[in-house]
Amino acid sequence: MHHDHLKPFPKNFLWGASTSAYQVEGAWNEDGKGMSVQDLTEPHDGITDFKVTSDHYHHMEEDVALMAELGLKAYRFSIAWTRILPEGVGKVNQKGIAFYDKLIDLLLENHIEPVVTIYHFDLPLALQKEGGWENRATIDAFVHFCHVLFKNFGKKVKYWLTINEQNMMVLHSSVLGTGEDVSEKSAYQQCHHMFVASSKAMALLHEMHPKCKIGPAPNITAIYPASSKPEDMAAAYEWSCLRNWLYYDAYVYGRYNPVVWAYFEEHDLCPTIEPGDMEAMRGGHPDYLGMNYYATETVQAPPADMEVSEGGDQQTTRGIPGMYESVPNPNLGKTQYGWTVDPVGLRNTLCQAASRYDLPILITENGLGQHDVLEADGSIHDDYRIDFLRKHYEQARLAINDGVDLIGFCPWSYIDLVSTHEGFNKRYGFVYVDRTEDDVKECKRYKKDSFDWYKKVIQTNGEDL
Ligand code: BGP
Repeated sequence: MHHDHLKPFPKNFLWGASTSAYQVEGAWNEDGKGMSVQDLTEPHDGITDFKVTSDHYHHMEEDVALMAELGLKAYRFSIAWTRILPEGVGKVNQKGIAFYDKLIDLLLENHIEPVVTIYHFDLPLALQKEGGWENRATIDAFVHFCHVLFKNFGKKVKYWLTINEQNMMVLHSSVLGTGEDVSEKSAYQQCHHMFVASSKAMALLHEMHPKCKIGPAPNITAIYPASSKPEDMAAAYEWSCLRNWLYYDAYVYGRYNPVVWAYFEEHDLCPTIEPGDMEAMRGGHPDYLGMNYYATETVQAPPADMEVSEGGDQQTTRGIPGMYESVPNPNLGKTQYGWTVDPVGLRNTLCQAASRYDLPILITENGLGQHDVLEADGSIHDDYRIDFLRKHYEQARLAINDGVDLIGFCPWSYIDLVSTHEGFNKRYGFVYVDRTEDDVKECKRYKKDSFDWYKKVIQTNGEDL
C-alpha cells in the first residue's frame, strides 16, 4: 500500500542490537561455568570453536561503553544457562549471577534497555546427556532456570525472550545444538516439550513480575509461491505453516496449527501429549512477538519424484517431498553466504505476523553476514552492511505505516561474533573484533563505518537513514 505521508518511528522505539552468550562471551570454562552442547564443537575445516569467541566475558565494560557511545536504546543478549546452573539444574553459580548482574546494571546506568533471551542454542551438556529436549525432565529444568533468572533479575529486566529460534532448532538440529541425526519424529517431540516449557515460563514471569514483558523469538519469513499456479500457492502456504505459524500459533493461542497437525498425522509425527500439556500451552501468553528475519523463501509444488536432500541451514532449505520444493527467486540477490536479500520481504513478513496475531513485534535479529577487511589505519569500510540495514529499516518504517505495532529493531549483531557454523569469517557486527579463525590475538575492538551510520540513525530516531 502506498502512503502519502510517512509516520515517523515511534518515540520510544527500541533501537537495539543483538548477541548470544555462546557466540560472544568466550570464557567457556571460567568462574564455575558448566559445559553446554556448544562447548563440544571442535575447530573444523578452518572454522573456530566457541571457546574464546569475542571474549566479551573479559571485555564487558569496554563493550558496554561502546554501546553507550553508539547510543543504543536496547541490547539483546542471552544468558548462558551453564553459567547460572553448571549442571542445568541444582546449585546456582553465584559468579554467573554476578556477571550478568553487572552487565545489566551497566546497561541500565547507560539507559540501555536489557532484552534477555533465556535460551539461545546452548543447552547444558548435563541435560543433553539425559536426553535433552526429548526428555520431559528438561521442561522442569528450563522452568527452574527461568525461576532463578526471574528471581535474580526480574526487578531490573523488563523485556524477556523465551527460546531463540525454536523452529530452526527443530529444522536444523545438528547445526543448532539439539543433537546429531535427530529423527523428524524426535524433533517434533522435542518441539512439543519446548512449547510446554516456554508457555510455563511466560506464565511464571507474569506471576512473579506482572509488569515485565515476555515473548518468543522464532525465525520468521514470508514464503512466496514461485508462480500464480494454485498448486505453488498451496506449497507456499503449507511450508509457511510448518516453518512459521506452527510456532507463533502455539505460543499465542496454545494450539497446534491444523495444517501442520495434518502433516504430522500423514507422516506419523504426532508428538506424545501428556495430560496437562495443552492446558499449560494455553496458560502462557506472550506480550509481544520477537522475530528474527533474514531472508524470504520461494517455493513451488514439488515434483512427484522429488528426492529428499540433506543439508541447508537457517535460511536455505531444499524442500519436503509431497509439500514444497525451494526454487531461486530471480528478483532477489544473495549475500556472500548464499542467503537471499529481501528488504521488502521484511515488510511482507511483519504485515503477515501482525495481521495473524495482533501483538507488538520486536525484530530480534536481522543483518548481513559478510567478510570484512580491517584497514591499516584501523577502519572498516562496510558500506554493504549500511546499505543492507538501511533498506531493511526503510521497510520497517513502511510496515509501521501499514499498521504493524513495531516496538524496536535489534540487528544481528552488536559486535562480531562466531557464526553458528561459519566461524569468524562471516561477520555481522557494528564493532569489529580483531581475531581470525585460529589466532584469537587480543580481540581488540574497532568501530566499523556502520557504527557511525547507526549512531546517526539512532540520534535522529530513524529520520536520517
Ligand atoms: C540466527 C541465530 C543467531 C545467528 C544468526 C546468523 O539463526 O539466532 O544465533 O547466528 O542466525 O546466522 P549465522 O551465524 O549462521 O550466519
